[in-house]
Amino acid sequence: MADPVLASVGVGANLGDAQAAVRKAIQDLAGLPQSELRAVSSLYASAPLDADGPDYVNAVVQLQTELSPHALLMALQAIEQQAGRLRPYRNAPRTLDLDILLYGDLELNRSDLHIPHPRMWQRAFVVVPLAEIAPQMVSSAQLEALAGQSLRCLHA
Ligand code: A4P
Ligand code: MG
Repeated sequence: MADPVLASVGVGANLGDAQAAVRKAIQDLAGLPQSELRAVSSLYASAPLDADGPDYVNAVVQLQTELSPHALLMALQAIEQQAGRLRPYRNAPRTLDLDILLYGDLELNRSDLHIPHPRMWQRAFVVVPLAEIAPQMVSSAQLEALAGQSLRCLHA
């Protein structure tokens, strides 16, 4: 059996009841096989970045997982499908988006899977929740660089 790896997953939604979709996705992530939920950030609201539609709700979770990066991607896509995800055009509003942000210290550049997620460090809606649950993974310079992006913490 593979050694477990700590993976960080970005959760986002901006269609329908986005908060409910993000909370349900976190439950689904907690139920993934060969995986244990280790940390869950608060939920954050922000305007779409480089995209259109209603405001997004985002969160970041950490999973200790024995799934390979590709098996984890398949599992995330199955959860997106269950949530009714459609892909009419690039960066279209979505009922649920699940991205692998980090997978241990793996660097992977395949046509279907890029780890770390290529745009993660440019996005406050990823970096701020990641810093909340894993402060040692984010430098103050990385946080300060994103201070201009407005983000609202949705307290439970
Ligand atoms: N793929 C490659 N690398 C990865 C990875 N690390 N994790 C491939 C997940 N998937 C990865 O993804 C398209 C393909 O990317 C997948 O089939 C997979 O093989 P997708 O989910 O169908 O498309 P997408 O969501 O439009 O792409 P992506 O990369 O997730 O989009 P972005 O760049 O993340 O942008 N603004 C706010 N405020 N909040 C948001 O959550 N999200 C986006 C989406 C734009 N603006 C936003 C937000
Ligand atoms: Mg995605």
